[in-house]
Amino acid sequence: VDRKTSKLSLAYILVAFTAFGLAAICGVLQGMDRGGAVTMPTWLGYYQILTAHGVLMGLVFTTFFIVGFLFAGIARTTGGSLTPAGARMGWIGYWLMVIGTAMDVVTILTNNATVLYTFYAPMKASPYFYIGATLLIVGSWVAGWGMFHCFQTWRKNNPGQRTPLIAFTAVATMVLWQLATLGVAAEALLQLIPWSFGWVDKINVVLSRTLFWFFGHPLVYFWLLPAYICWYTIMPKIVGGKVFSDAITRMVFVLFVLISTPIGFHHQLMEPGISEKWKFLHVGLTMAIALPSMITAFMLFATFESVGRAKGASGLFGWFKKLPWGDARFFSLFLAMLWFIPAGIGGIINASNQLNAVVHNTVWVTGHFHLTVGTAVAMTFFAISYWLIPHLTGRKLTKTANDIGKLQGVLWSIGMIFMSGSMHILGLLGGPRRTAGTTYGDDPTALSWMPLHKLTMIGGIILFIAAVIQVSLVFYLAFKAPKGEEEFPVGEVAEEAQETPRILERWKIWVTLAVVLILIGYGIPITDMIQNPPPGVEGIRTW
Ligand code: HAS
Repeated sequence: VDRKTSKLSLAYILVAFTAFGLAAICGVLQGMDRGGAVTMPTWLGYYQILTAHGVLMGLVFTTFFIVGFLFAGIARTTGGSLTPAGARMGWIGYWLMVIGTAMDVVTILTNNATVLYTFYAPMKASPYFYIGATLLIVGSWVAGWGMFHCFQTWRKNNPGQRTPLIAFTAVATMVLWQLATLGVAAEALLQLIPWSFGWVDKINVVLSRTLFWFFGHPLVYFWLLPAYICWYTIMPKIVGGKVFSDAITRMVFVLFVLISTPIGFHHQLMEPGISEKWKFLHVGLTMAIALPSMITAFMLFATFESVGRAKGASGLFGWFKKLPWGDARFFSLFLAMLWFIPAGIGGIINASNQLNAVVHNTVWVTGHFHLTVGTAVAMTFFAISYWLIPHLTGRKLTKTANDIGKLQGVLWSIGMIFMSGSMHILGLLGGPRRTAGTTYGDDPTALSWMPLHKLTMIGGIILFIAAVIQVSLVFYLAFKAPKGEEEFPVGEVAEEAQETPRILERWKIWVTLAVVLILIGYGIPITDMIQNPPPGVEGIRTW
C-alpha cells in the first residue's frame, strides 16, 4: 500500500499494541492477586486494574488494530491507496479514538471509573469515562465511513465488476459495527451520561443492560470478522493455495451482518426482567450464528486439503505435512484456528439455557472469552502483525524474528492451556468471575479452588512473557528490522469456484434485512422495558 495509507494504518496499529502491552501488565497482576501471590496495594484496587485490563484489551487494542488492518486491506485491494476523503476520515477517526481512549485511561487510573469493560448500570462511573467511550466509538464510525467512501468510489469507477473480496469483507465488518454500536451509543447518550452528571436521579437498569448487550454480542463478531478476513482471504496465499469460494466467503460475512445483533439476550438468560419467549428467540438465533463459523471450519479444511493435494499429499490427513510449518505467519494462524474449535464449543454450551444456568457469572465465561478473543482473535492479529507491520514500514521479517514469532505462538498457547483450562474447570466447580483474591473467610469450598487459581496465575505469567515478546517484536518490526519489502498476501479465488451471485453485493437488501431482524428481536422487549420500567435505581457510584 502507498505511504499515506501506511502511515495511517501504522498509527492505529501502534496505539493498539501499546494498549495491549499495558493491558497485559494489568492482566498478570490480576492473576497474581487471585492466585494469592500478591495483594493489591490500597491505592490500586483489583477492580480498577480489572477495568483497565478489559477496556484496554477488549475495546482499545481490538478496535485500533481492526481499523488499522482494514484500512490497509481496503487500500491494498482497491488500487494501493485510499481516496483522499477516505484517508481524511481515517485520521479524524483516529484522533477522536485517541482522545476518547485517553479520557478513559485517565478516569480509570484516577479510580473514577471502576465499572469494568461491560460498563452497564447500576455501577456508575465519572461522566468523562462514558464520554471517552462514546468518542472511541464515534471515531470508529468516522473511520468506517472513510472505508465506505473508498469502497463506493471503487465501485463507481469499476461498474459491473465484482468488488475485491478483502474490501467487501472489510465493509461487512464495519456495517456490523455501525449497527451494533447503536445500542451502546443510545445507552451512553440517553442513560449513562445524564445519570452520571446527576441530571437524572435514577436509571432503568434492565434497559441499560439490554442496550449494552445489544452491542456486547455483535462486538465479539466485530473482533472475529477481521480474523476471518485473514483466514479466508490471506491465509490461502500464505499456504500457497487459493480462496476456496468467493461466493461462500461473502455469504458467511453477510450472515454475520444479519444475525449478529438480535441475539444479545443470551447474555441475559439468567435475568428476571425479560420474558422467556424473547430469550427463546435470541437463543434460536444464537445457534444460527454458529452456522457461518461451522461453514468457516469446513472452508478452512477444504483450503488446507486442496493445497496439500496440489503439493502431492495423499490419504485423509496427508495435507497436514504439506503446510508451511516454518512460517510464523502461518504457524500462529493455525494455532489460532485450532483454539477456535474448543472456544466455539464453549460458546454453544453457554448459549444453551440450562447449561447457562450452570456457567453464568462463573470463571468459565472468562475462560471462554480468553479462548475466543484472547486466543483465536489475538493470535490472528499477532500473525498479521508479522507481515503487515514490515509491509507498512518498508522492512523485512527476518529469520530470527520469524522464529521468535513462532516461539511467541507456542508460549501463548501454553499460557492459555493453563489459564483458560483452569478457568473452565473452576467455573464448573462454581468459582465466581470478577472477584478479587478472596477465600470467602476461609470457606472450605473456596479454599479447594486455590490450586486452580494458582494454575491460572501460572498461565497468566507465561502469557505475560509472551505478551512482552509480542510487543517487542511489533516495535522491532516497525522501527529496527532491516529495510526491505514484505508482501501483503492476498489470495486469488480458485478457478473451479462457482460464479458469485450478484445479490451478495446488494448492501441495501442486507442492511434492510438486518434492521428488520433487529426490530423483531428487540422492538417489543425494549418498548416494554420503557413503558413498564422496573423501579429505577440510583446506582453504585464508583467515583
Ligand atoms: Fe461468546 C460470552 C455464546 C463466540 C466472546 N463470549 C462471551 C463473552 C465474550 C465472548 C467476551 O450464549 C463474555 C461477555 C461478558 O463479559 O460477560 N459465543 C457464544 C457462541 C459463539 C460465541 C454461541 N464469543 C464468541 C466469539 C467471541 C466471544 C467468537 C470473541 C471473539 N458467549 C456466548 C454466550 C455468552 C458468551 C451465551 C454468555 C455467557 C454468560 O452467561 O455470561 C459462537 O459464535 C461460536 C461458534 C464457533 C464455532 C467454532 C468453529 C471453528 C472454526 C475453527 C476451525 C479450525 C481449523 C483448524 C480448520 C462453531 C472456524 C483445525 C485443524 C486441525 C488439524 C484440527
